[in-house]
Amino acid sequence: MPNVLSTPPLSPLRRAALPRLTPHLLSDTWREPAIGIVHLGLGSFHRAHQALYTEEAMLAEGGDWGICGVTLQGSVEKRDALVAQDGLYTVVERGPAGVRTTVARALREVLALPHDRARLFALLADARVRIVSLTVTEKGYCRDTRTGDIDREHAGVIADLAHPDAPVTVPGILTAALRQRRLAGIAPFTVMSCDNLAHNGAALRKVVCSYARLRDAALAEWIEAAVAFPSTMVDRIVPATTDADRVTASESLGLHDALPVPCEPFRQWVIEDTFPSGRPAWDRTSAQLVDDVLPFEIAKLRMLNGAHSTLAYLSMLAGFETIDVAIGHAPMHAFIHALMTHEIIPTLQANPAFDPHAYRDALLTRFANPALKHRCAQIAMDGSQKIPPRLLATIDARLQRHAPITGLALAVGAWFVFLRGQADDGTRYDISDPLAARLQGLARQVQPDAWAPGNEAALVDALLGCQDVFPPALAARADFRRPLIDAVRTLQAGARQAIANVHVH
Ligand code: CS2
Repeated sequence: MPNVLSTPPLSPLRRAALPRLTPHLLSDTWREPAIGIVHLGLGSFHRAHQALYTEEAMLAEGGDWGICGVTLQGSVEKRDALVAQDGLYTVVERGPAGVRTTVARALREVLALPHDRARLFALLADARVRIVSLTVTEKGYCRDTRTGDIDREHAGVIADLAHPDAPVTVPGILTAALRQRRLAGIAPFTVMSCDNLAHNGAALRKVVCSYARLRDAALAEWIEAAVAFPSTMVDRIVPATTDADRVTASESLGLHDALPVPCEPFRQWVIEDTFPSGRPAWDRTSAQLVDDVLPFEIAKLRMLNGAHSTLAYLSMLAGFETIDVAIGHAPMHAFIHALMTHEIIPTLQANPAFDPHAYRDALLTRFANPALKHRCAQIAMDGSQKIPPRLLATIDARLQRHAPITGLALAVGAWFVFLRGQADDGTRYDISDPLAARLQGLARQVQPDAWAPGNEAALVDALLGCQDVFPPALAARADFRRPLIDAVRTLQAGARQAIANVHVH
């Protein structure tokens, strides 16, 4: 890999260089906006998705909708690197037809918690900030998944209740900020979830209100009545940044970019249009502003994310490193195609404006994008948070109509076997999941080895006991347990064989 800092050294990407970057800009008419949006969870996804739509909206209609991005994990390095580039970075779109590089400009300020808490709360109390948006991943919601209320045993929640003015969790931050605005008589900001959860706006409202209720019942009532929590469906495949992306961005710009974001060309954003304090002109971009996001969210979660997680766990066992390699394996392609066609699509609401078979075909093509190199290990993270909305909801819908779940059970079974921490060829890998220790503890109670042949039923029963993942009513169903045991048993012969032999109809 050539070192982009080798001779001659490239100067860093800075706002002063923008006039020279015209070929990489969405438009050269640009007025630097004041901050109107605070975004919590400054990962790559936000930078390749909402930040671009927001820039396009400002190009179309103006408005002070500059973004202040906040990293919640105390990543001072990332903050400092972005600040050193004046908030600029390259979006590196990688498609089968080639690469396109765009320098994104909407990010105006970057903060890292807990270090910049005072500045964050000053902004959140400023009436010019009218939207707080979030990409904090499923676990950032601190929900008790059984009820959807705040998880009172969560270490961060316990800390926030003890020190409500120095919050570390998302519900704690939003509640403290909304309380400030209420006391100061400033209209609340709109809170917009952009995470992969069904009913993400309603889910966020519920968890924030239940947290606020623990602090102050009147405040909780006010939040419930006065704050809008629109739902959104976000979609763009954004892998982790690699050195190859840094080389591509820096060579294309002729300037050094330490933090480019790679992504696929495709993107979609469906937004529930409930913004009482105003919003950028996202309707002047390709984003869709609608009354009801739910059908879009469900289709995307079950089809795209459900297939992604299925591909990820089977591939971790089978030894396929990236999604394009996995879907390029003919039996895997046939299995995912059948899973979507026969088990997932029939659970989606019929809608004349949506062709699920065309959607399926488009997804299979997107997965096959050879330029993205989307690592299965990245998607395999946080299974305990992802499995319920992506796979269990579909399973539930199937079982209610007594329909078979062979393929879906193979997906969940692959996750169970994945928790062994070892691929079929013996290669070890790490498991990154907030419930990893709990799940492995449950499995370890199966003697002598939960993953040994013959222990399939015991392993399934042990893991189904994790109520944070499996609602007890679902876990108790024989028509769920039996196919799961069968799936784990077939996986004993290796994932590749299980995929080749599975019959989904
Ligand atoms: C992926 C998603 O990492 C994952 O779990 O399934 O990030 C997926 O790439 C996006 O939701 C696509 O919009």
